[in-house]
Amino acid sequence: MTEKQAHLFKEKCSEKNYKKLISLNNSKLHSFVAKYIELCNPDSFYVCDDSDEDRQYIRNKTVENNEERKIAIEGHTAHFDGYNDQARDKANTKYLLPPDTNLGASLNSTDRDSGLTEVHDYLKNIMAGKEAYVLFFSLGPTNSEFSIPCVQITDSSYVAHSEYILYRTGYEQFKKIGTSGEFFRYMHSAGELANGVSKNVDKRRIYIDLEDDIVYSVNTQYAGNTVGLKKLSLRLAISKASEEGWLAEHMLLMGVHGPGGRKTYFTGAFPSACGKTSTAMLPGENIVGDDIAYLRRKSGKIYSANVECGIFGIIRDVNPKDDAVIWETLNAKGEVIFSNILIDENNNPRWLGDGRGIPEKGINYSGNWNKEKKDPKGNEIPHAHKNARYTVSLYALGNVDSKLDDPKGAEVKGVIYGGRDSSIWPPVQEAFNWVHGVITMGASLESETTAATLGKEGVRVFNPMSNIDFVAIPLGKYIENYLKFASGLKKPPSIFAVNYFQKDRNGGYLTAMEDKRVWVKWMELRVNGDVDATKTPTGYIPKYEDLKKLFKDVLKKDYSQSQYDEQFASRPKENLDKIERIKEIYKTKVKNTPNELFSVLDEQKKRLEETS
Ligand code: SPV
Ligand code: MN
Repeated sequence: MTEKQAHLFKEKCSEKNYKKLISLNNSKLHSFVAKYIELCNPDSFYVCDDSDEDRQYIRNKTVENNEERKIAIEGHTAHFDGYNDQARDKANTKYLLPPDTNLGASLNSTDRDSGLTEVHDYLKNIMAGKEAYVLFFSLGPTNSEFSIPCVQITDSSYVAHSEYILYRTGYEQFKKIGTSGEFFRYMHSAGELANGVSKNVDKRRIYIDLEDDIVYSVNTQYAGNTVGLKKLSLRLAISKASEEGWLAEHMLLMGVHGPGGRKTYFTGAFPSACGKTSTAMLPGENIVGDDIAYLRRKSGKIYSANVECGIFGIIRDVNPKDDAVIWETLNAKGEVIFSNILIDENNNPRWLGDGRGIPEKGINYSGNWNKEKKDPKGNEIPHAHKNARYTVSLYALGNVDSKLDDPKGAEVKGVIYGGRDSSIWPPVQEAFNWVHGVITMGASLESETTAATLGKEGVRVFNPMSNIDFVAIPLGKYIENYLKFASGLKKPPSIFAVNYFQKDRNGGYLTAMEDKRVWVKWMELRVNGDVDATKTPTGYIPKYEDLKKLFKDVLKKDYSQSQYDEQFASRPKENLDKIERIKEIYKTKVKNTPNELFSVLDEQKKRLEETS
């Protein structure tokens, strides 16, 4: 540490905090902290180690700073973001690229130098009058090949609190890495606040610097834009994974129970708000993770670990019938942050689709709320946001899997891709092989947009591997990495595509929410060779008899032949149109698409034409 740094630190933090910093013998870390404490100029800063004392310090700060308020059940708090700051801001999330780099038209980027200048300009004195927090966490289990050490600077105790729930603490890990420069860095400020929410959202920026493994996030509070280890680090991790030969994915990881005590692990990629979390926590199965998984190849097998140890889940439509597992946790004592819900007269959180009707009044992001309340444009204000969320530790869930902290991860035997697709894919189908699945299911995924990102909902968009928002390398290279990842394996994981959102002519859903319990059981049986399937031009689909039995066994429901016929009807025209759309994107918008993508899609086209 330089003298100048020591002087700055001593001036801005207590002796105890200073000691925590200097016990980490890492000059890259010290320079990072010094640079941003000096630039952002908080009144003081606090350094968190892995102790319960520091965890409690942050919890207390959230209430003291009015970033969270206590609600009825012990351990529960509510946090509000500004109304136009309650989802990921894709338009202002950009890669900072040197002039000679090009990630292709599908990725949002800006010139590195001017982006850095802009964001550093915004950061200048941004923390004046506030306290900053310096925090250390680990992506993935600690002491594992999967672990990536991370340091976060933020002026938001809500962001710090969320990270404490969502990630493993990493101060001790930083001691172990010594002088190594291999870690991710995040610099966040919520900026000036008005009524507790970020005021200058027009200057909201989320800039990713792949050269330096730093993400800058300013003038925003929404966790998807601010919690460094979540989507900000997924972008850094995708770039790192590509260099090192592994995969960083927007995926759940779960153990599905089969006959005779068997458990089979699946990863599953779904765009935001398309059933990923509810699949991960299906009753009777075991959850390892619901959002971000790393996958590594080792000794001829694929292993995966959850990057997180908590859930930042969508609360809309969580009700006791469809989401028994999480409902129980959200109604029990324990640490939960509810964001962008309404607090009712009894100090309880309320949200859209909670099965309790609309409350008469309460407090939400708009302050005191009642049913008649309108926004300045005269539009009715719903009592809670569609993208309202809960933040909870996975250890609080009744069905958490024993592999959550296993440094080796879990061996993956199945990979699922799912989108919000009203008219093309059947509820479940299996790819012919790894390459077919990667190309026609993963790389061809389309999904209708949701409230998890700012912008219009219900628009069908291209979202390969459900990862388009986070892919930090040219898309063609990303697909190629995937193809290589399992090549030569004796038994690569089976690939499946699911669709929970098929609609009939009148716009009603063809399947019920709980039916996904059957689809996962069928996939488990297929991976283990326990049931036959019918070959179609786009993949293998279940036999009616197997589903009928599973519906009875799992859900105690009758499943009729006519339901099956409608759900699994072949849709050659829709599939052919989709192939043309996908080919066009890979031809015109994507750099270096592997040729295999076009040949596999053309073979599928031929099969479809022959049967239609
Ligand atoms: C998602 O939108 O995919 C999420 C929530 O999991 S966040 O990315 O944090 O906004
Ligand atoms: Mn997600």
